[in-house]
Amino acid sequence: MRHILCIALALVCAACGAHRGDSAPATPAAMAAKVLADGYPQPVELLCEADSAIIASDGFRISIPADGRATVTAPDGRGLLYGAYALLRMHTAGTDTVGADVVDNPAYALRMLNHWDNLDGTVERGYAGRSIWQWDLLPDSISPQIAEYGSRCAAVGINAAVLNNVNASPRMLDAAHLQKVKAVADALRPYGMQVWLSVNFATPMALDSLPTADPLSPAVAGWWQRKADEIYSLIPDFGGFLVKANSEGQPGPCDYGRSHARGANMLAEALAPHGGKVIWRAFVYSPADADRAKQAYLEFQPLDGQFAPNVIVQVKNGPIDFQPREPYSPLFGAMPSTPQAVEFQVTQEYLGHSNHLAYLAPMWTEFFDYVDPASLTAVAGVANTGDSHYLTGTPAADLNWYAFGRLAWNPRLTPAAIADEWMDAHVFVPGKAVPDSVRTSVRGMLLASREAVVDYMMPLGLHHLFAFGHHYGPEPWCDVPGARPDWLPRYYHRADRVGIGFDRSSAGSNAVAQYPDSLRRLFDNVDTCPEQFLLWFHHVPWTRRMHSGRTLWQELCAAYTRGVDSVDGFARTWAAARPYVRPELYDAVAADLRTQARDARWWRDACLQYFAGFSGMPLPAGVPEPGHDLDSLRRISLPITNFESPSDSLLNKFR
Ligand code: GCW
Repeated sequence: MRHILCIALALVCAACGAHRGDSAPATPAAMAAKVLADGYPQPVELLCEADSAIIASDGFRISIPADGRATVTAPDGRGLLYGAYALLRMHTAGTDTVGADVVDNPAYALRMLNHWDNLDGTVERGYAGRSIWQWDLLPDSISPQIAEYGSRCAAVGINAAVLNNVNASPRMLDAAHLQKVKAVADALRPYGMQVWLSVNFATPMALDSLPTADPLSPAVAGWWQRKADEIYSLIPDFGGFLVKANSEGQPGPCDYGRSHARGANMLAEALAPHGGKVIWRAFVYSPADADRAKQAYLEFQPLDGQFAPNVIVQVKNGPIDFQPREPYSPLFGAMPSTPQAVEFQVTQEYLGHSNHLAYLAPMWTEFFDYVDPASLTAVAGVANTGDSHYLTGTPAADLNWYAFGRLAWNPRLTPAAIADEWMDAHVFVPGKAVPDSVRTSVRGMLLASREAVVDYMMPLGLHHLFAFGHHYGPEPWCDVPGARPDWLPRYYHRADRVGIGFDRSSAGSNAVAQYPDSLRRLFDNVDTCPEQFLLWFHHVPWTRRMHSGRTLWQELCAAYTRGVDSVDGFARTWAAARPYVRPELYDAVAADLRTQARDARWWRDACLQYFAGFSGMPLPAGVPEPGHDLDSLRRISLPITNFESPSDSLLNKFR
């Protein structure tokens, strides 16, 4: 049966939940009607009906027949909502013309943000203020930012949010907090969003004094079943649990000699009657193996086939931890009988927090160049939101939220196409003609920005040269007495008189063996290993000739210098674009670029001077003399927590 939902809010139909009225829309279909009424210049027909081309849930069709009246068709309200936003995008791009007939099905049913929000309002690795959930106000009062958040997620097709940190407080599941979660779920439902929670595996012990959290204990399993029943009685469309277990001090099934699969399956059984799922993270690195990059594979690959059908194993894109560049994690493709999700990090923990311009779509599409999107079940991104202005602290960080959502919908979109959409909608002054040269140079700046960060922080496969704790500035020399070796930069760069880099070849840790044969051979051979991963996989002599003809030392110096030069170039590009850019956005990005230029020099001077102590070689011609000597750089210690990005004044005071 065909249900005409709305023509410019004129008709009413219950089938997909549309309604007319002045109150806030209560369903995705009603939201679709409102989005179009507010943002589209013509009446639009919303049709709730099956269409054989709409093969995935949330998919939609947009057609504009000869009479010029656009129709959005979808089998359900969420599809209408995503179709409504797609029509707005087409309008901005000028492609909503007669004859248009677009069918768009999402690649994944689950496109989720993972919030690392704590109950005290802080956000782990969050650089955009405090938690937007405003836990203290809930459940009686809902921050208006939640609606803003919901609409920005819906605009790019994000349909699920894990509300709290994977380092989860057991209190998340107490009765009072579940009321707060219900309030957020109710507020996000009209935006098509499903709410999930991170859970602490030992919650039954902490909340109800059970003597154990052993997944094989019937009392423990019963506790989780009752908790799942309680949650679903409040939130019937609750998504499920995200779990960080036996990682960085979190409790888990291994505490009782049980496998990750046993732990995940016990929770999965509790959720299954309600249609819920468990997402179990593979971010583990016990000190058992000499190479942290091998850990997740060693622990999880043998468990392939042992997880319940409603468990998804979520793997970070790279084998270590969201570095500016990592090869993909070899766990992808190595568990063919287990649904897998990729975890990207939208928040810039390791890419200059919200101070640096770093458009991350090129990093994520680089991952998809290696990992077939079709092999994944879901895509997750660690959110970069908070209660600050723009919800992301800085407008440029909004681009990464936007790009994440668009790629989770369609991983084959190009970073350039996504940047264009975002620039048209958010960067340029509406209605003003923008010269092609300006558009091209701003796009070019965005596309080059992540590579610039790689260059001035960790080129050629270097990784984890960060300061201990806050991961903002450089500390390749960092030494913390008693710290785990794999928390210290020297473990990763291994610089010595001979060379630099981590030997993960077959002659070293043999991490290369975890990759499929063709890649194993490519990475294993120092002559064929892509130079962007060279020092990830090999310990390379300072004097080795690179493809450019330079020695490794010269190449390293050239990369750090190029990174600084790129940021200086961004500032020039941005200044030239000023007449066409929205003023508030202009000022914010210009300020970020000034900070970034100083930080890039800090990285270059610190790393090159420190590594020169090993190479014993002078800086090649063309590399500027450092602005600060190594001793003074070594003394820099930023007093920031895991919850904040350093302000300009703080940076200027301490460096
Ligand atoms: O990236 C690292 C972060 C931790 C984080 C952890 C994880 C939530 O430094 O802050 O903890 O990974 O992903 O679990």
